[in-house]
Amino acid sequence: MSDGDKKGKAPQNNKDEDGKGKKLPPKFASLLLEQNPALKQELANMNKDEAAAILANMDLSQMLTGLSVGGKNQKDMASYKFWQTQPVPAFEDAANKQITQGPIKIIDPEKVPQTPGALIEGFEWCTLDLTNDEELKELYELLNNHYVEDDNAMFRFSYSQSFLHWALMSPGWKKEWHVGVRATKSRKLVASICGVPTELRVRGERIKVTEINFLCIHKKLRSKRLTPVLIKEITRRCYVNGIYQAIYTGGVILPTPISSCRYYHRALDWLKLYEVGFSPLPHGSTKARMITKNHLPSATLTPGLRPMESKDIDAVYDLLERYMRRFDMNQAFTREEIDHWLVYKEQPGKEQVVWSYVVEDPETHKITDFVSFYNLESTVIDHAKHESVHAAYLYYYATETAFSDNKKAFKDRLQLLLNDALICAKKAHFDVFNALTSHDNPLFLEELKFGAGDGQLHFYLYNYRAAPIAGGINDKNLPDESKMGGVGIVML
Ligand code: MYA
Repeated sequence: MSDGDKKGKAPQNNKDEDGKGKKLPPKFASLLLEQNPALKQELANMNKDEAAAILANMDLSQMLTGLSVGGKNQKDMASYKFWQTQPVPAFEDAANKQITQGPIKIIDPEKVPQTPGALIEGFEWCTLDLTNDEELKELYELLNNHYVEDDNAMFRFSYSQSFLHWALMSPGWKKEWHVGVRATKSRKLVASICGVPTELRVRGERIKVTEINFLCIHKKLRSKRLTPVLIKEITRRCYVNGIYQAIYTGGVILPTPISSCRYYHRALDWLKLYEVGFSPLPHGSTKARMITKNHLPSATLTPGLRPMESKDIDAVYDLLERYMRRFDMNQAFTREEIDHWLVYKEQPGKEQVVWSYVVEDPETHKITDFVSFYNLESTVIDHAKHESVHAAYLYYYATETAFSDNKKAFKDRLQLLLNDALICAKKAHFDVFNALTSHDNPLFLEELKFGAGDGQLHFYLYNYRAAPIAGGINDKNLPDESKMGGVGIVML
């Protein structure tokens, strides 16, 4: 299944020591390519000789872990002209067994410049006022036309205005962290980078961070080294506010992911996904069989499942907090954040962004489980029949069964809960349900018929060093229960 969605491909994960350095016999190469769709696609875009030369020079570990061949990998840190100047770990550091966790650079607030750096001629900095519907619309339009696309330019993220409002005005948000670049003459918004404040726990250490997102440059201004200028400016604005660390994700490999997860996709409307080119028809199957395979019951199955309401905030906060602490890297939510991120507040004319459900024990009335997902459409570029794919993304969830010693009961409960989330998403007319290999997701992905995507999501920390964190996948890039317990954060 093609990713068609989140931030690119090019996975980077644990090295397969056995395969390191060994060249591949050609007959295995084609077999392994089937297991590594991202690489297959990358080679397909090259001419035959170039692809053959690259294949011949790849070692087994690169193939198995799906490392990108597109010029950059962890072997050529020196080619990251900008990133090598930043307080981020070098690729070699990830292999160091004795990492001392903590900030890389201590920032002296006195030395932080009080004004922005220079921009290319004809452009100027702006701070977006997203409480103003006109400016929110400008950001929406920039992203809608120029944000993340899949490698074949078939799909592009389409974050709705309600989504941007929700994602960028969370508790403690700062207007200064909604950075834009305008063309001086036309006033047109041509680039953005945004952040919101939150707190992370990394192996028990609490860190105040900015979550960076929505880095976007107009297609006509690409490859002009504007990205480093945008990153330096938002960094300056964070430093000015006393925040010295950040978290961000992306599909591209930069120095150096703290973790990498893989995307999985559960078809809810298989035929539509097939028609838009998102899902292939597997060899030897038929459309009718695929539709039957992906069929879901019309009613949910967990007794006591109902939409989350404001009155559930304390119970969800308590459950989620205990649940999240089980992961090496997780978000330390406040009660206010639970309210903001999880409780849907209906507003006339605004589309729903988040769907949250709780399970209330019919006898004790205790909240025993909770599950949520958010709504992120993708535009289908130049398609005669379909304009967009409605994708639900798994958001936070938690269950009391995680704290029992009964692993099977935990797994069964998660499968029941997540199957109900699929049913709810189907009822809400979503076409596909996406999830990463983060959290406890390897306990249900394959059982609930999620298919492997060709997208990988890398997690990065800025100005913070920590030992690598498991992303729920093994060396074959497949979900693995023994690799869980690492990533406990969802980035939008
Ligand atoms: S991820 C989503 C990123 N956005 C898109 O993919 C949208 C579509 N693409 C574009 O708009 C452009 O292609 C972008 C690059 C803007 C991506 N993250 O300007 P350039 C490096 C970080 O000539 P362009 C998200 O939003 C690249 O390696 N760096 O390139 C999270 C090279 O550096 P180096 C990236 O293609 C963002 C340099 O930029 C990325 O015209 C987190 C080239 O610049 C990327 N996704 O534009 C940002 N892509 O020479 C970091 C390329 O070293 C935040 N590059 O290889 C860091 C924390 C800051 C706050 C700190 C507070 C304490």
